[in-house]
Amino acid sequence: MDQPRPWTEHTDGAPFDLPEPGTLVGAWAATLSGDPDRPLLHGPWGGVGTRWVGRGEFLDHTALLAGRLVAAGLEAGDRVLVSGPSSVDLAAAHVACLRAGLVVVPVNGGYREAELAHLVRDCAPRAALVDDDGWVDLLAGLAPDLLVADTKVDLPDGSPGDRLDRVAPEDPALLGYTSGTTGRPKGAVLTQANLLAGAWSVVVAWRWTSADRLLLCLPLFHMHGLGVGLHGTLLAGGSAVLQAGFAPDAVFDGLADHRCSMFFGVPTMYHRLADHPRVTDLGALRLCVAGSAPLAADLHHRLVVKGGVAVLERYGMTETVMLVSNPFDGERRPGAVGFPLPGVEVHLAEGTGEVLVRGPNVFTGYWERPEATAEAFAEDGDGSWFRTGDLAAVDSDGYLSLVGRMKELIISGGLNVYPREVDDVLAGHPAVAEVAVAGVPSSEWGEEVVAWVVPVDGRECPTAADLRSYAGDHLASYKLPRQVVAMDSLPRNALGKVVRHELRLPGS
Ligand code: MCA
Ligand code: AMP
Repeated sequence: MDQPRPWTEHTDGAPFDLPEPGTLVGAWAATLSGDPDRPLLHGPWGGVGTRWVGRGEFLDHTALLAGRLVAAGLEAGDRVLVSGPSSVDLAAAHVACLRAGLVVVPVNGGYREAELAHLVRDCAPRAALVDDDGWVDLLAGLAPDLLVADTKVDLPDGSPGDRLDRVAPEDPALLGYTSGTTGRPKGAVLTQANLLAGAWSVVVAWRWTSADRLLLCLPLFHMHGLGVGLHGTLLAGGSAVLQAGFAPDAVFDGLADHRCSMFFGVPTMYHRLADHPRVTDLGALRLCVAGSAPLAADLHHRLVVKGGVAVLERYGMTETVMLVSNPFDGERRPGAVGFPLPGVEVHLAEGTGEVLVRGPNVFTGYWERPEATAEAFAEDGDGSWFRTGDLAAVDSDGYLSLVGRMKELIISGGLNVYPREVDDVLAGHPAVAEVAVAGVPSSEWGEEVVAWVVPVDGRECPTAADLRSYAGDHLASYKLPRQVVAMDSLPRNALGKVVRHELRLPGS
């Protein structure tokens, strides 16, 4: 697509060159090896409290953990589940796996047994480094041979030998579970080079430097917190304050106490921060970034007026890390996501306007899913492009706006909910004859999960509380419906498929 690219101006005309060597871990080692006492990450550390960990200490510690993982018999390419509330230990466990050539599988600690069992079956991990309550027993039940430890990796010491930071750019580094445009969660395989390109593009575009300090309260089990927040910090050689969970007072305290320069969040976080008496503190930061879901134009305006901050909105995906961003300099246009990031090519499909992308950031395929991988890429014009399932338009100034989705997806508070996964669980409720869920607009959550239910003859329609309590054992709680609409029948097309976009709240 012939869109202007503001980034070359941002980098004084320099071409988009990835740092050498072309691996994330190699680039980190190069950046972080100087100035060992410089603060790197702040957060819970070693089970003994919360403090700053310096570059040298972090590099030494992650090398030690990598040695333990190698000594435990883990081989390059083995998958390791990594999960827990944000802490320096969690970040170190993640980095140690990558340095040892292992493939990290980040997992949401809110998952229930069935959701976890699907991942375990699908990617056959060799080990799990987890801090979530009850998960040691849960995992032992699911996979008795799995090596399970907490993120402090309390295993016998060993040497990483020649495994440390020796991966190749094309080696798999991360399996990011996502449903893609259809189906059950599958693992998007991202290589070292993909992750490097994904983080580097925003370091360049957002002028992220070693002087920056990020307040990072996004979870470290999604690309936003992990692939942008953590990876970008380590690549820029900056520093980050890690907070487990989002609490507005803690955010403002953290920004002030640690003199942070940046904040990244999902729109639901900004919605809550906009009403906080200290919202003007955001205006004092060098950069606030929003993404993972649309930032409503009126929320953008509210933050300008009340907080003095023009939030920079960008667009990304698990399969591609970051794709498109509003400019750092120049207008951050409300309702638009901006321009393709350095190294990323974007093209809108003829007829549909689906966003097609390619570049060094784009994943290699879904783990052991050749068919889904083939479907995810389209030949269009001059080669193979990844199909995002998002629909977009470009305005006369070249700004890209997302205008819809082809894929069945609800995004609630920045978390993805796949309607069919929820349908399948709710259908088991004894009073439910038929059910379909869809998203409805919500000022707080962006979209909210609603269930349209045809009750079994002679039974009362279950309430939202009934369905939440029934499904709560099977699904993480952000997937549960917040409202229920009783129906005589569901809208279906000629093939009998539920037409979700015809599901409406009463009166709307
Ligand atoms: C929590 N709850 C939710 C959500 N989060 N319900 C719907 N949608 C949600 N997102 C429910 C809980 O299950 C709980 O229900 C109740 O709300 C309160 O829970 P609590 O933990 O206190 O909620 P919170 O701390 O206020 O969490 C809201 C949040 C969080 C901070 C917005 O959801 C969050 O961190 N979202 C960001 C996730 C993220 O990083 N997404 C990026 C993925 P009950 O009371 O019944 O238990 S996308 C991505 O990575 C791509 C690449 C991209 O572009 O970035
Ligand atoms: P995930 O599958 O979790 O990686 O989520 C990726 C999806 O989030 C994208 O395909 C978009 O639908 C959505 N998304 C990410 N950023 C934005 C944004 N700024 N505006 C609208 N949707 C977004």
